[in-house]
Amino acid sequence: MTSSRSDITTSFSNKSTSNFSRNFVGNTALRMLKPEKLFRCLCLFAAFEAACLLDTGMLFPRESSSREVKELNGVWNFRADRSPDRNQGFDAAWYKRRLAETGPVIDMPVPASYNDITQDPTLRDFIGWVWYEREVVVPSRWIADKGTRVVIRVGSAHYYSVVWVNGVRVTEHKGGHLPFEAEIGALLRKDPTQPCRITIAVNNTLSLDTLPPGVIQHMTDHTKYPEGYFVQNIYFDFFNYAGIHRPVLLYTTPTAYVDDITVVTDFSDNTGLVKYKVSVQNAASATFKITLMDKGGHCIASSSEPSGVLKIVDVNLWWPYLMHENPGYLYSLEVVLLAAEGSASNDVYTLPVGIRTVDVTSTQFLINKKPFYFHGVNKHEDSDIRGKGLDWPLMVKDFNLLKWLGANSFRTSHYPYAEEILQMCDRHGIVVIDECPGVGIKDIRSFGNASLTHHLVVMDELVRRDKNHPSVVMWSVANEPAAEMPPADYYFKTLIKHTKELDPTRPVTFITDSNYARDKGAPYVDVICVNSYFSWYHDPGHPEVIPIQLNTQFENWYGKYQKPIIQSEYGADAVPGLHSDPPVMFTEEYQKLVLQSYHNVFDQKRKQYVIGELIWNFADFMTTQGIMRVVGNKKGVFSRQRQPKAAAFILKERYWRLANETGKLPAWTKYPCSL
Ligand code: GCB
Repeated sequence: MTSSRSDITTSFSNKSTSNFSRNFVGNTALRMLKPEKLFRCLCLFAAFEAACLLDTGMLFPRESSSREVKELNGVWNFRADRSPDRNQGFDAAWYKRRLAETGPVIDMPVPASYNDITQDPTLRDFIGWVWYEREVVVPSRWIADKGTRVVIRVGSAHYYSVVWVNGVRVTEHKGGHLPFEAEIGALLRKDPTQPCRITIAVNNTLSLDTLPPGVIQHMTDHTKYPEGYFVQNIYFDFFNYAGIHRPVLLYTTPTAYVDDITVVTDFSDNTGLVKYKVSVQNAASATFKITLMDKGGHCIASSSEPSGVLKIVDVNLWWPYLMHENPGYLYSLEVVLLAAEGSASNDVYTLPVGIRTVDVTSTQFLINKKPFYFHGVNKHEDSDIRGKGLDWPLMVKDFNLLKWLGANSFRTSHYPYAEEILQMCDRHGIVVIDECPGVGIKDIRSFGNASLTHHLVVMDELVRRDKNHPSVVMWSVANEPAAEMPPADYYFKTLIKHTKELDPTRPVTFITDSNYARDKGAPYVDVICVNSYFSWYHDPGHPEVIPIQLNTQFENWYGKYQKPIIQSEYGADAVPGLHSDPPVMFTEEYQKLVLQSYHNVFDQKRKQYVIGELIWNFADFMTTQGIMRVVGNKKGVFSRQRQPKAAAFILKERYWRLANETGKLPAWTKYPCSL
């Protein structure tokens, strides 16, 4: 099938006008634009207004002349509540005293999943509340200075968390993978002689309305199971790692502070536009100094307004890796909230800003108005010992492997990854499809109101956290839900509409493995993302069916929707070191063959409407035990220890070739490079 490439473009910065946009007509940056460009910009700003629906911000904690950060990484005290109802910790108020005074404690690293830290199988598979605790020395000037806000922030904890400081409950949060925080300055000042004792209880129990969903099953047949026996059933294919997965830290701001910043960018010819909006707290009459700096630290635009448009002459756009000789260019937007007369200090926050646009046509994905082909991977936050805990060496190693592979993109399958990872993507030009934890929505009860309400909140939190990352080009609201069930229609219509209202500047999708004719969510997405495992879960051992089945898959989806398609998963398990020729399943040769057979079809279809291919998976990862898994999922092209299988070399050759064809290769063109 062929199709025209000049069809309707959906600009994700182009929706409607509003009072907000009209306020900016007087702006110098706008006055200098040609009428048609001006219209695009006005629309862009109107869309931007909708992106600010949330009340408070969740800026990544950064040090500045007005802000300090104290990381609480290291060894915490830990106890799993093994009481039958897992409620002893609350009944006996473990948070009121030192944890060691209420029972035995063990050492537990933070950040890390607790599951693989000890030799105890019951902790590995523990379900219920676990308790973390540590005492912190807070700098005395933080306490002495009443003009300092002290905030505790948890990067993520899985799944439900309650936080106490010196026995006082300061916050709770539902959901893993996303940050939460609380102001604790006033509490600490109540008794400055006390050390700051932080207690965090975390519960990994999943239910039908959590994301991801799960079900606790109680086994009551005492001829088969001991008294009180229960298991956690899940509908997703990764180990339900739990604990405090990302850094816990204290940070300060002045009382009047920069609470949130939203940027939306555009460009016209060689002029870049940064539309920004700053919101503040506790500042009755705020005055600002806003400065945009280039990489060299030179001021290139400035303003004194809380919102506006900054114009950049001879703009350096943010380009993906392998699409430009200078990918991942970031400006710095320094926001200074000037102290009111008589008040103590300014607040300073500096946000990295990449200037780029994203558009989708019926056959293409455009970044900076040029076709972008996703040649990338799906990942997991997963490794030996740490489970899902953030780990810098692993993170940097993974980026080196991505670049070695020639991958220009990944999907955050199947939950939001650490902000530190997205910051790396921004800097290195790795394009991201940002997925929420909507994985395993298989039971019809998980389409109910409670589930949908929570899912909408999770999207609020995700967009609030990640809206300013240039690397994030699309939101994924779910992975492989039961999209053929009748309630899926209303569910996805509502969810996708809400996400677009939160952020009209990016396309929205979800990842499907449903039948193209019966999928009830597909009508609402901007890009069709399909997973398929021909010759693995279907026709196992028969890779010869791949060309015909994959071709049919693409023709069916495109024929029905005329939307661009990403092959969002494909692959085969290979146990590293297992060989056979002719290839049989689970060998490195079979994995290679499956990949190559898929690639042949991609090469035909990418000339038409296929806009990307993301291998399942970057690396082997841990799963629940089961007859389908050999110590985890082995579809990685790298082992869990990040050593390449034969498939990695196939992919490397292909991705570098694709980069040559679809992008502009930098002069170095060879890995390793200095980026
Ligand atoms: C899928 C899922 C992914 C699994 C993969 C597999 O479709 O989206 O979570 O791990 O298949 O290997 O079965």
